[in-house]
Amino acid sequence: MNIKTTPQMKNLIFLCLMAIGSFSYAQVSQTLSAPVSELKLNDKGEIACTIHANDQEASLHHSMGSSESVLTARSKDKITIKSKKGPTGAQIFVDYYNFDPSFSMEDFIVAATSFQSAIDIWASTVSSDVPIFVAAAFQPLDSGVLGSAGPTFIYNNIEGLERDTWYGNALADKLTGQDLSPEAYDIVARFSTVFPNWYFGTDGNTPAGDYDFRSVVLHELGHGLGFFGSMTVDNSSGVGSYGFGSNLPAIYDRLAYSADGKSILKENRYGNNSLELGDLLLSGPLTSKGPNTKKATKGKGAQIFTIVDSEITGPIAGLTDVWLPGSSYSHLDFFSYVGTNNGLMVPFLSRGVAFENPGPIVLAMFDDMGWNGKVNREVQENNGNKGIGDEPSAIASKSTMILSPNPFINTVQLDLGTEKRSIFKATVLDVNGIGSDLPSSSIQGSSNITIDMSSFKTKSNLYFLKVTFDSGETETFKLYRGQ
Ligand SMILES: [Ca+2]
Ligand SMILES: [Zn+2]
Repeated sequence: MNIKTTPQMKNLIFLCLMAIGSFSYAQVSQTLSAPVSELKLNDKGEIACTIHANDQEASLHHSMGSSESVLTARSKDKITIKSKKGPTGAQIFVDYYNFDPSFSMEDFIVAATSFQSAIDIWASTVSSDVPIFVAAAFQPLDSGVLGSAGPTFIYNNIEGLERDTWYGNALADKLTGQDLSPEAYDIVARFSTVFPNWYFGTDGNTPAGDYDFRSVVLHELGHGLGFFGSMTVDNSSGVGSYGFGSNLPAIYDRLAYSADGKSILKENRYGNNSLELGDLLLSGPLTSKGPNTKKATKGKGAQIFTIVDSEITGPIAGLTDVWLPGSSYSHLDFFSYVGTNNGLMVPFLSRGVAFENPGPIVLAMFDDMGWNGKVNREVQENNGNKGIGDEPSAIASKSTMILSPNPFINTVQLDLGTEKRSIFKATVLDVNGIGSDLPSSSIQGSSNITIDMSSFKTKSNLYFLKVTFDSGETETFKLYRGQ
């Protein structure tokens, strides 16, 4: 997984999505050029998932926002408890796009329905008060590529997060209680419309020759919701590193332990950019050992996939005992879990195999990363990594403005809270960046302002309301039009 921090990259992404300026949290966020995990068929006829891509991939990935949306579907409102894991569930909004003129509306709806079924499963198993926004695009991809997905941003050091730790945006939103990137989707997923072996049914009766689409989506959404870490090994030098180019680990990394039970972040044993860390990562499965995961595994911990071990498969050139960028580490161990009900997040999926839920181990790991309940205190007290020096955490200031309702029907209320400002203008954009300034007559009031959006209608149900104040400052809100 590569992360790009250059402003150019950020511009590229947002020019495609829409031209909106001013990010309050720029100092603590990075644009992921692509934790876009990619799906390909491997030699054994399995779908291999790798969480990485190059910059070109990323721009392709994001430029889809500039095409026209032909269908927008909204997920069910607040899904009620299906599992003990989600006391309240989460609201997940999905925009479905069909960018393939030869992919018929009928096929598109079948595929979107299958996708939505995977969304509904996650919506009932994770819990968040902040809605999660997902883009699902169906498009022709190169013959070897079946799809990709991933979070669009990562964040650290915002109140509510473990200090000095990276989080994907959906989880960061949940833990901080706010939409940190209101101008962007939290997860972008795209799937091939030209791959002939998808099974779009949701009954689990996947034919032996086909791949279960819903299971693949479930897996990909798992990465998008935070099942990824930053550990990597350079196969030529053997050096292991973490931090996406920074010195801060991801929350997933903080839960990872060596076979002999030591945090893999222990600076005095391993250290960032060291051969010791590389050796550890290439030595075989690591374990994820948050308290919930320990409970779910009778103390053993979840086995994290690192390498295809030649002691199990015999030596295979280029595959065994080497770091497999993307496949290694951000998956559960293949040999431990393939063929079990915890097999969803292993890196390879065979034909005819279906999953209808993430399985208890993945859900326990999600609990430990903060998806359900509080951020793990045990982790918070882990002093194995202090990040960059001992600087006090940068805490982003929280706007006191509240926009409601969301979803809205025709009008929204903007409560300026303690902010003493007046609105100069309000601009509405859709996901394609098509927009206009609202007439001043549709902005009424002073500290609690009513904004009438009824004059603005496009095919998209997702809007971005950019408010410019007299001071020149801007604030952007993401809004969903209700049915
Ligand atoms: Ca968000
Ligand atoms: Zn994967």
